[in-house]
Amino acid sequence: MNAVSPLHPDSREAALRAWWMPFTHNRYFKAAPRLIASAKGCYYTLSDGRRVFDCLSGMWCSPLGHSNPRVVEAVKSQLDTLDYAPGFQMGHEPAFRLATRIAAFASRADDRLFFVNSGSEAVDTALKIAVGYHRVRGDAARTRIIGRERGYHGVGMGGMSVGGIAANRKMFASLMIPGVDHLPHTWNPAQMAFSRGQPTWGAHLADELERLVALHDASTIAAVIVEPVQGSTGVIVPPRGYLERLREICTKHGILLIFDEVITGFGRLGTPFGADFFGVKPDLTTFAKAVNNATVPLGGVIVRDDIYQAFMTGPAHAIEFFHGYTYSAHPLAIAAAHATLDVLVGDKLIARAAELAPVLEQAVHSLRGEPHVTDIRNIGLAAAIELAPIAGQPGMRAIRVFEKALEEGLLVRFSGDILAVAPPFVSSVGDIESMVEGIRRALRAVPA
Ligand code: PXG
Repeated sequence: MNAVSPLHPDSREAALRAWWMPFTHNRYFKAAPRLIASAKGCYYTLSDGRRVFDCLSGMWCSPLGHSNPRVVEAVKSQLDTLDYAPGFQMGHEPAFRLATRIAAFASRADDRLFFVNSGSEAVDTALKIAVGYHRVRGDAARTRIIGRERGYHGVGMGGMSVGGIAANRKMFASLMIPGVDHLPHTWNPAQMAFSRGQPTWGAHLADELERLVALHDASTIAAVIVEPVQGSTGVIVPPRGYLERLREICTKHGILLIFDEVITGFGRLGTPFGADFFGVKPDLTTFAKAVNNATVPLGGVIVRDDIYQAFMTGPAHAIEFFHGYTYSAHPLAIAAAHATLDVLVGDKLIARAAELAPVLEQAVHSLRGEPHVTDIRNIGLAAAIELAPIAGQPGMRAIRVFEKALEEGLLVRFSGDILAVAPPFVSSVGDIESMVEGIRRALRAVPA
């Protein structure tokens, strides 16, 4: 152990001082740090030696479990061949092959792929493509973007602006991009508490888009961006017919529909994308996370071919889209994605996620009636358990359950007073059932 150890109370403060941790209660954490030392399959090993089940597949990003040997091997061997390649004015073959492969995987073989390094970058890229598309077609007044309350689209200026989480927005009001409006979210406990899968109430909430079109005029609106299932704010499942209705209204008014599939992409709902699950086709799709099991940062945007084509004007030697990142299509990330797709497809893991979905649904809904539980929602291999807050201390109930769950050997995710689980696709039925039993014990262990 180092002289300065985060685990030793005498030196903890110095050891933990420098890293300002993301989306973390830094002071609370640094008083009682939780450190991960290693991971294999569905389990993390903490630095005190405890093994914990990875209930959220990392942060929704590791469906294969950790350190899948084929992914590890692919990245190692890529490192020996080509560690980095510039992506501007140069290319490397595996990136082209991956673009073709992902388009086919999304059943959109004609579409184009733009590679980035995170969900946030994917969202900001998609917004630029949407606004740029209308401009290159001579429809330059179409600049507005419509997001949704409780939407999470990352932390870039664009994603934050179209997102609908007050805590992420209030400190940065001056940095919001102009011309954004929001649809209402669709969660209504009086109408849909304890729904299994898609609630039957709420399709009419999509008609709010007509109201925003009437308010701003369609000629000013570039795009609507929604997560097919709102992940970060607690698995808010779209009511039946809702996404279909959004699609109809967008098509009617020439508005692009962007699905942010950073969480739902690559199998989480038991289909390749959320679009496949719901049978609704967006114009642009963002992805990240599970595309390469989060082994190396990678994200991207799937773009309808005619949107790409609209940019292909002007002299052929001129850059058509002034956008990109130093690490776009990083060779290590691309290699990890090829191997991830090999495993997802070869081992039929998306079908496996679909098979496990009813197991998770059955198990998680058995928590109805347990202490603190006010709602349970699920879709695909994802679920959320909403808890009654402790009066005057929002978020504290979930922290308490999180801590008890950790004692039970479970790493669950909490956000506000909502617990979320989305286990790896390689989980066994027993893993899922014991995860839920552990959560039950944790709920019971937290005082009223
Ligand atoms: N869009 C969506 C739909 C997301 O869920 C992002 C964009 C941003 O991705 P990056 O890669 O920039 O973080 C996300 C990220 C959670 C959790 O626990 C969710 C996310 C990230 C971290 C934690 O729900 N979603």
